[in-house]
Amino acid sequence: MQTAIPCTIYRGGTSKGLYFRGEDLPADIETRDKVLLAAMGSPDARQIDGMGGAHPLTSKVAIVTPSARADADVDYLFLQVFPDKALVDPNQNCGNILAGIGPFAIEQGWVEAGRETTAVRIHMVNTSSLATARILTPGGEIEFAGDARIDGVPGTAAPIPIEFLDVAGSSCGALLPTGNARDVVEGVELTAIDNGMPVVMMRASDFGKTGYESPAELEADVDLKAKVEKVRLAVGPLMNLGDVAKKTVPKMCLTAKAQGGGAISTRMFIPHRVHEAVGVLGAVSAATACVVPGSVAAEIAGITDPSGELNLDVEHPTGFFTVTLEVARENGAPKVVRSALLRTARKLMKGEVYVPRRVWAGK
Ligand code: NQM
Repeated sequence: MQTAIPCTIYRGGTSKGLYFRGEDLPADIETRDKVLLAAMGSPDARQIDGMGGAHPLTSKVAIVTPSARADADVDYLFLQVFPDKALVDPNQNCGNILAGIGPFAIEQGWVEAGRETTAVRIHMVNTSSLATARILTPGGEIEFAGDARIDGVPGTAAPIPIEFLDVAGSSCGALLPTGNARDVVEGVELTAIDNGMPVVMMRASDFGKTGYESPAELEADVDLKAKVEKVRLAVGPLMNLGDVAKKTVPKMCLTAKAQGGGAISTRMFIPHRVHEAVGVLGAVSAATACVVPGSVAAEIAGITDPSGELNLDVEHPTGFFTVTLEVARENGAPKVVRSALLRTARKLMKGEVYVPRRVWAGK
């Protein structure tokens, strides 16, 4: 006997996940997490007995409910389901899965579609912050097809511009959680930053790397991975994240000079696999680091006096990710007051996902 749970699968940006209505899942968190592990087929590196794609980027869950807040239409809770461990982590947000939230909310009838576009105001529960996504809805219907191209996804799709206003320090309490633009941790000079995602910017050369290696090459280097993880475990508590051994933050970013005319080149450990591209809020944090005077990233990017609206291309293994930053001045120092970017999403499947009755008997 199995329990059937309504579920929609979207590609959101360069990730893919299961999208649920909150009302369709158990309210009890322990049972909910068991249900999600069963739905994904975790723990199992291949996730063969579930919907997960055997990689963190395809083992993601969104739980969406209408919002009680005046400034939001829906609440979006993101959960990272570990493929190979019985762990469901609520400690990070995900800006790629965020790209599917607008279409999902409109489909549920929670947001009325406009005749051309529909703005969906999303409260991101993990970080208590807000995003606005604009969905193309010609004639009141969601349009998934279009000309927008994002690196890391083949072909083109309808553009989904997303804007963030209040993400600085949303996980760590401050943009620069250690209070410094630069620290030395485990002998490595780094910049710890949180503009929507806790990220640690480090020089690839300090790890004996060029910073232009492929994810597979970096993942094959066992010593490198151990060194990066050692720094992560030490810097996590300094970023107000506590013990990060079982958390997917902070993300560890090896950086180098841009090769293709962008601001900086990145290889992002998320944290135990290397991203094939770069996370959305991960890219916002990386771009923001480039405009923080004295940071490791600003030194590499060579940005000295940022102000106004800047389009920064964050280079990654499969192309680049453009982040628009609006930089104001606060007491003479640059301050990012708004960030914006482009994603696409596509509905892939709508139906029911089945979990064994012994995991949950249903409502
Ligand atoms: O940083 C991967 C992804 C992400 C997260 C990760 C993301 C973000 O690409 O906002 O999108 O860093 O775990 O989906």
